[in-house]
Amino acid sequence: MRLSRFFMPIMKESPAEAQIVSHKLMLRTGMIRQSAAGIYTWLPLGFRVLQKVSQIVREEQNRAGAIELLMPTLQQADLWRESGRYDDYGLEMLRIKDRHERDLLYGPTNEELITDVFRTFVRSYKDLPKTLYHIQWKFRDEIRPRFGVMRGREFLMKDAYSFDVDEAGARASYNRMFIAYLNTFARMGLKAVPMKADTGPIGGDMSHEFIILADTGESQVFCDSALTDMGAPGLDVDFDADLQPLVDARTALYAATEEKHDPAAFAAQVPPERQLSARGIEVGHIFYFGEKYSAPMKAMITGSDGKERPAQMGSYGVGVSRLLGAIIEAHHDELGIKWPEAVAPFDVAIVNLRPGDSKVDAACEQAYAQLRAMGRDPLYDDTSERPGAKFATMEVIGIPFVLVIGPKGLEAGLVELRERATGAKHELSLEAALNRLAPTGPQVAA
Ligand code: 5CA
Repeated sequence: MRLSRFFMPIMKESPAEAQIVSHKLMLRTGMIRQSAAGIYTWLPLGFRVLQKVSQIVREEQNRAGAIELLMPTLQQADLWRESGRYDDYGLEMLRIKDRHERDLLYGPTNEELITDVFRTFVRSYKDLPKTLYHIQWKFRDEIRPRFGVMRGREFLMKDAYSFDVDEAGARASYNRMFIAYLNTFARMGLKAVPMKADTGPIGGDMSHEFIILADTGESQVFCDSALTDMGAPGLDVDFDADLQPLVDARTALYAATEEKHDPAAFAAQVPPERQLSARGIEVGHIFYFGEKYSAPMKAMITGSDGKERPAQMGSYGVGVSRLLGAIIEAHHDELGIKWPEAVAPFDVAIVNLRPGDSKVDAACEQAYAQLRAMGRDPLYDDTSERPGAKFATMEVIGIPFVLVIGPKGLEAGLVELRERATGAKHELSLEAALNRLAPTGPQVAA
């Protein structure tokens, strides 16, 4: 992308209405614009990150064997009457009437809709297990939308739903999502700690929240600090194998959200120096709720014994839009955002220090073409801003690598490669700089 043709409305001042750094930086860098309370337009820069985050979520869902589909945002109230949640859900549900006076709602989650799809097409144990997911907008009429995309009213969620014949199968499905989540967050440069959690309006008796520790988090959490040093399982995990040992290794140590916290157990199980009490951001939440929806909605499966029983279900959410806020909270400094490479809106920038100088222009064009050919996603600053302003822009929007090309350097055969994460600057030939920028595959090193 050439900056002269892009749409990136950066603000000079930090917006006063934002209380936390991620919200400030998202507004300031022109990633989002509030359209109504808790409802945002995703401007091009923000939309690019949203797509990259979505794609990582998608790839890790697919790797774990989940299958993508797309359900609508608007749902019929009748389905929710079948499960009993139409009345239970309360004021957070946005209720709508169509021209025929039929009750609709903007989906806050999709258990009912997916159960309806499932019961229409699947009857036999031979078709199971199945985990279906989509990445779709949700609406919850939150009483206090705040902190930008962290607690929106309209927000993007990945929600997956598993269907199994029995509890053992359902647990295996739960474990696959558990492991996939750790890899998903690690690929984005986040360390997520799974914690025992309350199930709220989704229901069920087994549930984990995936928490990113951050002072600005909305939840109070308690855990053994050893959990924060545990790496992700890795992208070579065999999802057909028994994942219980990997899950057990991560659930053996104490970790609970405030609602599930047991101070006596915490004191007894965790050595004092490892007792971590902190704030956290919930980026994912998984549930096993068995027959809660399949029984009332009659999503029945015929087992190998010929008997019919309700499918065993679980659901698995990732706060895709919230993740952008969480990543910024974890990766920023006084100059702005420091995007991890995998989710950066552009993974490398080219700064032309002297537009109009034919040698500099030619070198920049060459770098731009080569970076694109090697699979990079470069932003080329071809504008006539002064160099200081150009650097400040690349810093605040958090581009991981900046290739600086100017007349003086070129005379000596050199360009400068800046790394946003470390602040390091390297002088080297254009060819060597481009070699260094050869892309690597997906990585989970957190
Ligand atoms: N049906 C289940 C799982 S698919 C469900 O809805 N779970 S949830 O309520 O926990 O939401 C899943 C994830 O969406 C949460 O972990 C959180 O990361 C994100 N989320 C929930 N509410 C909001 C909100 N108001 N703004 C932004 N993200 C949210």
